[in-house]
Amino acid sequence: MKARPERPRLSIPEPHRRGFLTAAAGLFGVSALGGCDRFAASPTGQRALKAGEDANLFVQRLLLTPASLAKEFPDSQISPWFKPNGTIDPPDRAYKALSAKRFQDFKLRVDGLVERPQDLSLADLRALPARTQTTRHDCVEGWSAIGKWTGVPLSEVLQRAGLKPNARYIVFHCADTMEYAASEEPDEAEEKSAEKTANPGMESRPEGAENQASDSKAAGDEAPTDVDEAAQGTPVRYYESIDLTDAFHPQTILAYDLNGQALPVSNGAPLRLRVERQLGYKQAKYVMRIEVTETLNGFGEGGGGYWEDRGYEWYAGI
Ligand SMILES: Nc1nc2c(c(=O)[nH]1)N[C@H]1C(S)=C(S)[C@@H](COP(=O)(O)O)O[C@H]1N2
Ligand SMILES: [Mo]
Repeated sequence: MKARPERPRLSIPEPHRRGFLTAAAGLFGVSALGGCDRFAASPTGQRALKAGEDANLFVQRLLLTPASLAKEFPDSQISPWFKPNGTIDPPDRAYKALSAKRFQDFKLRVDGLVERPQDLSLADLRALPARTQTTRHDCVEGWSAIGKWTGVPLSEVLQRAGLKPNARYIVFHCADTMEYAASEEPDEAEEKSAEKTANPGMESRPEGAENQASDSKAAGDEAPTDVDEAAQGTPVRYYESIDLTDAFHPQTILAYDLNGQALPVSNGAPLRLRVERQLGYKQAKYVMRIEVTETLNGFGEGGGGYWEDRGYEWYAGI
């Protein structure tokens, strides 16, 4: 992991940039005086308050100081090879069926605590406003790569769906099975996962999953059901979560392109999260569904992500 990113090169449209720099400057001045009420009463605060259509935006602007943007790099620094890591070819039948048709049938499901659940095809997502950012990815294992990501800001998608007032977290459900939980004996399943020494820098694949992949290919394109659950237990798929502050951060995008090309399967096709101030394992690949929720309880082991459930930090800031 590298040191905290230095002063970022902003590539946000100018009006936005000025907007939140003003608000940030206001906040900075205030912290010396102490108190948000003073901020609200100041001319800068008044402007920031009026500029915000709702309380959320006001909170966002308070939190978005320039230092909280991840550094963006010139194209000349793009890594020639963006090392794929973790799952690089999901073994799941449903995913293979989508990938065989080059994701033409893919629909991103957006649901949970939203006013208007969405099912968005890649064409729908590409028709929404896009953002391109060249950033450095830091895996907890100690390797980094710089890539240029293009995608739709998560805020655009969430605004279309409309958050309900009790929304707190965004959960990303991924296509890839990481392991199989024994359905009968929860104790046994725990023992098994305790034996594992995998970490978020490793390509973790349960024994037999590779065979599984070729089996399902040989079996042809049947109904896209889960891989053989009866034989192997319940699939435990990768998932991740972030809070609303990160969800509405301007650099938080659902990326469909890497370095100007459609995202390769190994890097998370057709859609992966980029949440640039966090470690590699937060960058969920193969995102199929986005669920808005009030609590992280009830997802996996309740830790907020596959690796978090195995002891890794939830926030994972760089
Ligand atoms: N669905 C899914 N997302 C994932 C992983 C994974 O195994 N499955 N691995 C994580 C880890 S540990 C890293 S470092 C990055 C790797 O992204 P890359 O393959 O594009 O390098 O994806 C993250 N997101
Ligand atoms: Mo990682």
